[in-house]
Amino acid sequence: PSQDDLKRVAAHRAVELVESGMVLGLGTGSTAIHALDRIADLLRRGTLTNIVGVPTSKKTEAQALALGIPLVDLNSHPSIDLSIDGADEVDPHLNIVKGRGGSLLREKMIEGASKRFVVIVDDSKLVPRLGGSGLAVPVEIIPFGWEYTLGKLKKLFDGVTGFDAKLRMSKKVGDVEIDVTDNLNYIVDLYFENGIELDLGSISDDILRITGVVEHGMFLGMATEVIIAGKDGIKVMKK
Ligand code: DER
Repeated sequence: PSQDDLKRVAAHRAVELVESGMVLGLGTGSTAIHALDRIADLLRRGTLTNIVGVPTSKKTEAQALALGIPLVDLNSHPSIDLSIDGADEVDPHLNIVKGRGGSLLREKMIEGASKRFVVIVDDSKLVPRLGGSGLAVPVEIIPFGWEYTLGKLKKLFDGVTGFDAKLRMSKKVGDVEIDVTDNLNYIVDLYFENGIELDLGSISDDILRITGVVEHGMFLGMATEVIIAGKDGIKVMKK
């Protein structure tokens, strides 16, 4: 099966947990796309009824609108029954990294307001420790004083070998410019060559203590279960 097939398998398994009448947190990314497609399909067939979704990004809002999934927001629906979303990394303790798609802030708010948060991944996302995939741990920061904030983040990890922190840029037509999130903020990507070998909780506190930082992409102890699709089938990790 292709990686996208695996993502679809994990997504469809998660959607089996959706019951009519639920308020759903709708995730963002190439795996969550399959969950939205499946939910819309079951709504069309009448298998599911009376579902409303809270989208975790403008991208997901657009997909849900196109699919005809009724949408509400966090203000009118502060308690969410079930959120389904992908992840960039999953460690053995169900800690995850999210946000490589830039949606971490709204995802963390919505998934933090959910009674149940089911993560859907193909097995390529499994890591022995967070930051281990050599890819980024994103941090959302306000644009004001971004270089100052970047410096504070770098200082936090002074002396950690192989550490780097970079402002996320995106290539619009022609020139490269600073990437801007749905919340009009910037993202700094943290890179740890050998993964984060320090205590995740204290790293989280240290990052959030920097005034210009809004939130980071380590979702510690938030997932209630992780559905992992591999070529040998599906595994479910529960908290
Ligand atoms: O950017 C995000 O937070 C996405 O949800 C990411 O964590 C997973 O995206 P993927 O399913 O496309 O890998």
